[in-house]
Amino acid sequence: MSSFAPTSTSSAGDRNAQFAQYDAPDAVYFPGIPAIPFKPDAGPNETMVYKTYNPKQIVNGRSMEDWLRYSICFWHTFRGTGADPFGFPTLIRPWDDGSDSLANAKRRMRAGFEFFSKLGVKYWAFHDRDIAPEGANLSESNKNLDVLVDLAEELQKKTGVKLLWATCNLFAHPRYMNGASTNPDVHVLAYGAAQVKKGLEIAKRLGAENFVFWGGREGYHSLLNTNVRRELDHMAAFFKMAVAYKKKIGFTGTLLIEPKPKEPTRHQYDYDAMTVIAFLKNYGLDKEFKLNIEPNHTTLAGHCYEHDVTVAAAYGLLGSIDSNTGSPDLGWDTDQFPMDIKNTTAVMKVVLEQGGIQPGGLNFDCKVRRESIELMDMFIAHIGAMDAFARGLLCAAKILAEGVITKQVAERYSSFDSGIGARVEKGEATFEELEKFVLENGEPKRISGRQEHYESMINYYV
Ligand code: XUL
Ligand code: CO
Repeated sequence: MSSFAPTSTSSAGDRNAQFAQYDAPDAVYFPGIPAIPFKPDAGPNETMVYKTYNPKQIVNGRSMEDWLRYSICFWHTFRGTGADPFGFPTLIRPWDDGSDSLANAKRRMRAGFEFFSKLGVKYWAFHDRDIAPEGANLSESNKNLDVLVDLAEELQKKTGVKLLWATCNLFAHPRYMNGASTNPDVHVLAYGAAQVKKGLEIAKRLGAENFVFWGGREGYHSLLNTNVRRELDHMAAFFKMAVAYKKKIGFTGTLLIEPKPKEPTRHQYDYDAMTVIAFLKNYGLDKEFKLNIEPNHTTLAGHCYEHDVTVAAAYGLLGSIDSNTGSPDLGWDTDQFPMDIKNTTAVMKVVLEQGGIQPGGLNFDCKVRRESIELMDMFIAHIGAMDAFARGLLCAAKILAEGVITKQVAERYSSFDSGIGARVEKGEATFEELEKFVLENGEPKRISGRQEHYESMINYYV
């Protein structure tokens, strides 16, 4: 989110005129790019059309649009500059003067809604500081937010685009360098609380269907200066205050925690799905929160792509998905667009099995590579990922409709369906009874796990 000066050889006057043209409410930010059509017979070179995503097509009794609930993230797509620790910004957008002005924030937002509409995506998501600049103090920051929330409300109404979720950025400002809710200084925790208070208010105003907490700095770099138990107790206290305020103001969206194992801190407390579930149960918060799973975070935790989606769903806590992917060979959070059909099939199988992801969605927490510098690349990236998930949906629907894999997995556990197995599942069996069973039945027969058989079956569908 660093600011930058556009690389241009033109004079200051030319530049002002360049940006001024985008201030008009009817300005066009992506000229020459039409609403993206559905063209199922398109060839390989046609990457500006949907080949599979056909929003109204019915799959398993529900429209594709409804199963997939796509959302565009504002931070990467409209605040990302392509800067990395080794290089300057590469993604210079013609409407963005790189300043922290309200006028620039408005231009970015108008460009955003044109982009969502041309893609035909019905949801967006943002951090408070993505949409409005931080002011000199809390009141000023809140005033800036109000200006941009007014515009967001107007543009949501005009385009029909809705807010999947809002979140607060409690990690970029230097005050949060030692954490927000887990900061050893209560003054910083208080600042975070004040920010989330406002965040919940604007989420309510904009009709957000969820509210996300990603603990960007909630973790540690060294245990030598850290009291882990106190920090986790503080984090739980913070969440309890958020629940109380949500109820007080009548915000009905789902609260979501987004697990991540590391980066920016060496160890993040919300390590993975199972860690967050244990945290929620430990502090009695599991009825108030669900999880927002980001597969790039899952693979950073050393799991396979669909692991956290599967684990969260297994406990009825899969609330939403930040549908991106990483490069496990690199080992950091690359936030790439998901293009692998096997991965999207695995995720959509879980979503179908749990009867949908609503009120969550598939939010593209993804950024184009810093080398993908054209405006068209923003579209191509999202279209490719939307088609990849649409194909995943169709593959998963076929897998479930045919039921071959489901039936074989069920058979694998059939010894628990009756007799001693059913007694174990019901919690009725005892060690003495199980010993007696073994003495009577002897050595268990060895049964193949048949992993390769399952892998071959998936290849049949994908
Ligand atoms: C960071 C990340 C965030 C959250 C929202 O890795 O995924 O963008 O999704 O704060
Ligand atoms: Co995310």
